[in-house]
Amino acid sequence: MYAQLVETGAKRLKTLEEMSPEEREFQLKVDAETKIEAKNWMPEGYRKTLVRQISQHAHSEVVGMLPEGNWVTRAPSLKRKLQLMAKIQDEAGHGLYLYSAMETLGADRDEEIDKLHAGTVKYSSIFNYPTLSWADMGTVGWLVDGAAIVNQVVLQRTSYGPYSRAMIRICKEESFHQRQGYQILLDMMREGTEEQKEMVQDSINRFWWPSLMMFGPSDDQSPNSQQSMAWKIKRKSNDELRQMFIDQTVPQLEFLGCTAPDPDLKWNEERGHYDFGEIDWQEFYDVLKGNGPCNKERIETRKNAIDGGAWVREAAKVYAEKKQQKQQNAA
Ligand code: FAQ
Repeated sequence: MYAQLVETGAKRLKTLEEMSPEEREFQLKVDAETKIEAKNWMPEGYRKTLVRQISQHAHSEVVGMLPEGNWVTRAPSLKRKLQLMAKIQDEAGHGLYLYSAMETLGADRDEEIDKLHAGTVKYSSIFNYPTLSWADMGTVGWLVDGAAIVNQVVLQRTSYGPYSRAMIRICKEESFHQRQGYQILLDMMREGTEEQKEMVQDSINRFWWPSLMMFGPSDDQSPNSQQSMAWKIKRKSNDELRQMFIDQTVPQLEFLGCTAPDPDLKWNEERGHYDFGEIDWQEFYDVLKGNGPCNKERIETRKNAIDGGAWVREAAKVYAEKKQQKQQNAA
C-alpha cells in the first residue's frame, strides 16, 4: 500500500494518495505481483536500491571465491579438489549473472567494481573471516551457502524481473554447494580422527555467529528494509530470514553431533522456533567499516586480479578490433 519514504524527519512511507500517478501505477503493479522489467518506468529510489543491493550481492559472490580459493591446492583428494573448484567457478558465474542484472538498470560494471576496490561500497561481511582448516570448507558450504540460500530462495520472488530470474539459477547451484559442504563435515565427524572432529567443532564455533550476521542488522536497525519490503525487493525481513535459517540449521547441527557456541540456543515450544543469544553487533559494524580480520587482504587480492588480468583484456580488445577491421575490409 505504500511506495516511497516521505522526505520528512519521521520516516514513513507515502500512502497511495500521496503518490504521483506514475508512482501509484508502479506500486499497484508491484502489489499485484507483476514483475518490473528494465524498460518499465520505476521510481529513482527503486532503481538505486536495486543497484546497491545487486552490486553488493555480485561483489559478495566474487570476493566469496577467495576464502575457498585458499584451499584448492590443499584439498585432501582429487574428488574434493574438483568439487571445490566447481563450486568456486559457480560463484564466479553468480557474480556475472548479477552484474548483468545490475547493468539492465543502467549501472556500469567497471564503475561499481572500482567502488568496491576503493572501499566505498559493501560486500557480505562473512567473507572477511579467514578459512583456517579444511573443515572450514565444509562449514562455508553448509553454513554460509546455507544462509545465502535462505536469503536467496525468497529473492526468486523479488519484484525486479532480471534479478528474480538470476536468483532462480543461482539457487539451484547454491543447494549443491550447501550439500557438498555438509557432506565434508559429515565425513569428518563419522570417519575422522578425534583431531578432525575437533577441527569441525572449532570451525563451527568460528563461523556460527558471522553466518547469523549475514542476514543484516535486526529489523529495528535496518534502514532499508521498510521501503524494500514495500517495493517487494525484499520479501522477508532480516530477522525473519535469520530465524528461518536457525530453525532449519539446528537439527542438522545435532545430526552432525556438534554444538553451537551459543548457550541460549534452545527450542521454544510456545513460539515454535529456536531462541538464540544476542548477536555481537559491534563486531558486525566493525567488519562493515573494513576492520574485519581479512578486509584489506580481500580487496588487495581482487585489485591484483584485475590489474594482473589487464593484459588479457587489452589483447582480447585488440584481437576483436582487428577481426572487425578484417571483416569490414572483406565486405
Ligand atoms: N554484510 O538496511 P539493511 C553468498 C549493510 S552471497 C555487509 O538491512 P538491506 C554466496 C547493507 O548493505 C551473500 N553489509 O540493508 C556465496 C546496508 O548498507 P548500505 C550476499 C551488510 O540491503 C556463498 C546496511 O548494512 N548475499 O554468500 C550486511 O536492506 C559461499 C543496513 O542493512 C546478498 O547480498 C552484511 N551481511 O539488507 C558465495 C543477498 N547486511 O548499503 C561464495 C542480497 C547488511 O545501506 C561462497 N542482499 N549490510 O550502506 C540482501 O538480501 C540484502 O542486501 C541484505 C541487507 C539482507 C544483505
